[in-house]
Amino acid sequence: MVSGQTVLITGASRGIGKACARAFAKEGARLVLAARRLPLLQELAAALRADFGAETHLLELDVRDRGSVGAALGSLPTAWAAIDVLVNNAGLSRGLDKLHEADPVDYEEMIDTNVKGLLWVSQAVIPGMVARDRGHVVNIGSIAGHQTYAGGSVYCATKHAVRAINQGLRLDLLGTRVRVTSVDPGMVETDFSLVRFHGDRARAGQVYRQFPPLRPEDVAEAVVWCVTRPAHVNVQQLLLMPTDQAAVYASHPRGR
Ligand code: NDP
Ligand code: 8X3
Repeated sequence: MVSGQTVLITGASRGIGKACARAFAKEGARLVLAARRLPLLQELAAALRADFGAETHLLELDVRDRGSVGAALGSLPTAWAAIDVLVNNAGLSRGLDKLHEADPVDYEEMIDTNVKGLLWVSQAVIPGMVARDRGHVVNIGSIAGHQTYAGGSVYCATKHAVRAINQGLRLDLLGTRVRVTSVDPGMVETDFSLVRFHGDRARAGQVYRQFPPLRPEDVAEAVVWCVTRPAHVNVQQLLLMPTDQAAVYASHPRGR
């Protein structure tokens, strides 16, 4: 049951995070929605209110900025301060270049967002969960946390790190009633490739023409499913792939 619970979703302005916001709102949750693009969050909040009567609290937040994350999450209004569910979703890839040819700025952005950003948010939220002895952390990992591919070494390293953090956190929280889950999708059609290719829409579009990818809603349903298991059940890791993708390198070129 997530009805009436407070769910914080990072990277809620687009893609998987936005779909999670809709899926949790549909279940009656109250939502703290965080991302850098406030106008997109405002648009989403209006839609969630209209469609589901959902209450939202919006945070214009860059998860890379440790100080801002601490300040924003440390000064939530009392009615929003007790986070029941944290969905660590904010993340991105930059470039698909060989390690020795890639722009180090891209490395930094991926590591700062996908690894350090997830840590800053987790550190701000989890102590409250431990103090209340309840809560659920869902980390959005990736098939890239299980395998690597050419040009993806740093992105894959960040998602391997998310998997390690998920496993370590689960051990650290053993003995509390705080649950920890990693939801690790294969290819999902979002702005992910547009961001990876620095706004090259034609190149990004090619990625999703090979076979029917997952939809953000598929991932959101899986997240909600994990969170709504009975309290004694912890889904530690869920690997969710398109039917036509068996591994990063093994897909069936069915077309769309
Ligand atoms: P999108 O580009 O559609 O969405 C990414 C979201 O992350 C946006 O809402 C963006 O918001 C937010 N974000 C990015 N950087 C920051 C930041 N510094 N601070 C706060 N928010 C940030 O991509 P997806 O929905 O696909 O990606 C979501 C997650 O899913 C990522 O962790 C990604 O690695 C993972 N994933 C994606 C897969 C895919 O194939 N698409 C597969 C497996 C995992 P804003 O720009 O407004 O800040
Ligand atoms: C995104 C999936 O395969 O592009 O995490 O790395 S992949």
